[in-house]
Amino acid sequence: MKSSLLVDVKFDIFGNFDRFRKALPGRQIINWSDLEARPNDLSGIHYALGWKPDEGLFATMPDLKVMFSVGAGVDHMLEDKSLPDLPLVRFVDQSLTSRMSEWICLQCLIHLRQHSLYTRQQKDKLWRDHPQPDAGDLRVGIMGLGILGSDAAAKLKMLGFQVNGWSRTRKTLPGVNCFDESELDEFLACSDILVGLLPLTPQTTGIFNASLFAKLPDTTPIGGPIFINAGRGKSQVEADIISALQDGRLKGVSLDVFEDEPLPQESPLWLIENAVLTPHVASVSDADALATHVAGQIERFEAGLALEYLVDKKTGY
Ligand code: NDP
Ligand code: OXD
Repeated sequence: MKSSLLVDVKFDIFGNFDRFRKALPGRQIINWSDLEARPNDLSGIHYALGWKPDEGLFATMPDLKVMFSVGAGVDHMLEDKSLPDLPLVRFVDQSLTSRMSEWICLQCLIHLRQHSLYTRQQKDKLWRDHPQPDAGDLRVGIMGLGILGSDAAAKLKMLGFQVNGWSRTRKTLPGVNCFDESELDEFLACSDILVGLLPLTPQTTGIFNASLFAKLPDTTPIGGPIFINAGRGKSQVEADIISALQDGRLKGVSLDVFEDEPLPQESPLWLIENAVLTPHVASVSDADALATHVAGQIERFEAGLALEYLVDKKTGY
């Protein structure tokens, strides 16, 4: 028997193990819930795939060699303070990247094309047109120019937007004006639409707050700045977003992630007209692609090749 893989099936989409059996023939695939039957013996588990493992669980697996994250973000995994000092591989895949870019482009177009206004007019059976700027009149600023941010930047360019990007270290991307960590204020001053695609780390926790929104342009071709976030909810201060929408500092928002998920029923965000909300679905990991990715990395590891998409536990992403 080849070495085994433990799969977290807390999510329904991963309830079917056939894809893992197919991608990793001859391996024992262990369901997270099977562990209950063997609470004191977690030996023989060599690889583990999870999203938010129970605190200390991975530390009790004596034979564990590599940990895999179900998602691109690993903040949930790193919350476990006793996570063993082993390689942690995050999920990177073309389907995940494309889905995110679709969501980001969609949200930029929704605000560019005043979709909330026309939706309200349709409800009121109102036939009225409004001045319409071009995509090229708007500057989209992306915070986080990693795998997802750089793909979104390229696709927004194809739609005609002017695109700027900000990241910890300076990037060079065709047609994108790139800023580094020290140039945040300059970057914000030219972001008519601000897009958050940052991982959650101590440095990015609460970064989208009133003082940051105050640095966005006062006027934009669509009547005020827009904030879009699909990174992590704990990077945003929702009370500040709500105030900024109410006092007009922000013209609109699109949020896929929230400080608390699911978004509590009592959140005022639900009822704000120019707030577009989606339930953390901007880019859901595709289960088949995930199985292929995990299998590919296990093969590399066992062939003595370097693992890809390794998380740097010091930076937290
Ligand atoms: P990457 O690790 O590839 O990119 C992260 C980017 O953020 C890098 O450009 C990095 O800078 C930048 N960054 C990190 N910390 C800072 C900082 N303190 N200041 C400035 N820039 C910083 O991640 P991905 O693009 O793959 O994913 C980004 C995030 O998107 C994930 O961590 C996850 O939280 C979220 N996500 C959300 C999904 C959803 O459905 N809503 C789905 C998938 C992911 P540098 O390049 O210099 O290192
Ligand atoms: C991820 C996510 O990090 O789905 O992949 O949020």
